[in-house]
Amino acid sequence: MGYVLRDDTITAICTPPGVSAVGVIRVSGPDSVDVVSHIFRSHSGQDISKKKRGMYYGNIVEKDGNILDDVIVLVMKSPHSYTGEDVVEIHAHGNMLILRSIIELLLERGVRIAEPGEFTKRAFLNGKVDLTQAEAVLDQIIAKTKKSLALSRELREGHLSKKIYEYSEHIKTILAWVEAVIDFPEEEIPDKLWQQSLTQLCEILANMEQLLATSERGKILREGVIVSIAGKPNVGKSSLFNALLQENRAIVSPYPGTTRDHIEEYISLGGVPVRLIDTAGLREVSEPVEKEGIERAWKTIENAYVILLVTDATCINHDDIRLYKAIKENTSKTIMFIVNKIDLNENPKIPTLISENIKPLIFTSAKTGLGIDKLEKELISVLLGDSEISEDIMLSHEHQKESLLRAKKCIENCVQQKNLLPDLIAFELREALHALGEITGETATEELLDIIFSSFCIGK
Ligand SMILES: Nc1nc2c(ncn2[C@@H]2O[C@H](COP(=O)(O)OP(=O)(O)OP(=O)(O)O)[C@@H](O)[C@H]2O)c(=O)[nH]1
Ligand SMILES: [Mg+2]
Repeated sequence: MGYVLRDDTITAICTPPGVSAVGVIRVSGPDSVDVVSHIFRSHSGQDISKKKRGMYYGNIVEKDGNILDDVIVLVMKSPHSYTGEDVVEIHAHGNMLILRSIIELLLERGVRIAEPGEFTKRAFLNGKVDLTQAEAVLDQIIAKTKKSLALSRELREGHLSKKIYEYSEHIKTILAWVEAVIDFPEEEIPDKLWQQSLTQLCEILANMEQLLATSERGKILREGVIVSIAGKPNVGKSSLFNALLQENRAIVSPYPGTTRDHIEEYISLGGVPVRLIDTAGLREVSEPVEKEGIERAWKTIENAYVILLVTDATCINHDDIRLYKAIKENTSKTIMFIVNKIDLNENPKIPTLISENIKPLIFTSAKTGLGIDKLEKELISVLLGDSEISEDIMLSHEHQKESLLRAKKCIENCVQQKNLLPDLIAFELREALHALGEITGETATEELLDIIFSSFCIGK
């Protein structure tokens, strides 16, 4: 790794802003214990620098002797801490005024405010975790469904990196003897040995394929998707939104043009975090507020992963088809055609054009709940495919997929080598190892690390 580990002492408030029972400040670095010992007075008179780890009750005291708060201080000395450095946590009352004042005292003693993700970056640079595990920390914080949480746990426990290390070990073994052949040029690559390696490389390739096949699902489970509800006014979009949410969140009324600004809520569908958005009814208007709402509706359609195009079973017509086509022109995403208010018209006259060409076509009554479970099932199958999720290890980050694709390409180049040129084979194997190292972090560039850790929140 070519990056520099900064050895100054950093601090940040780890708990969210606002009022809470407890607020936590973390300090990490060589001076952390010393600095905190100057602003903390233990009730029992204990010196916090004595033991490797400890928990102390006492006060944070300002220079003039003024008591700022009563706190619990946790000391975790290197290497047995989150970052691998000396870490002190100050558990104070969750008042931002108190927490900021404690931070001020720390800054006065030369401590620096941590950058986003800097604690976890230090944990990575100190070898406490590899890159997949460091990234899993962020995934764990942002996970919105139990399934995305389980996915982040798998990463956190190092299951993905274990697999990547397995690939690397096999490749290193093959590379070792290819390099031996290069060192003794009079020797040719022994056919039997090459056949064995070929078999191994093909197995790795098949395994990589399987792992790559999980990347779309992994990404969806980690990041979630936007599902936008669109359609003409009064067709029942807000009613459908409420039915999927199982809550009367959006205003429903018999007057067209009820929803102006879009409304959104998170739901879990098959474990996928879905940002469900109810939008303004799409029609030609001149009234400025509704017009703005309609423009916003088109924007959410553009950003959506799936669009639920809602129509009214009692008056479905070619305007709905025109809308369908207009949406299709705007996006390549899946459009689910919903025929709503089916309780009012069990056999709606659907233009043949719809029934033949438009899939999936789903019948619902947002009012009675009819067909809502079918809609949910269809949505889950659009998001995750029809097969059960059996994989316990998934690729969930785009850069992991890119690196694995590059590694796979190199192995393919080796396998397809007709002339068995040892130099070329060694080159490809080294490149594959380099690409795999980007996933675990061994060969990740400073630039990639900056991108990854800057997406963290401050204090983590
Ligand atoms: N019978 C019946 N009525 C429904 C159904 N869905 C919605 N409605 C009624 O249709 C009217 C319009 O419903 P909304 O959910 O407000 O429709 P919308 O598409 O959000 O309308 P805008 O926000 O104005 O674009 C209301 O009176 C609802 O009670 C349904 O499935 N069956
Ligand atoms: Mg509405």
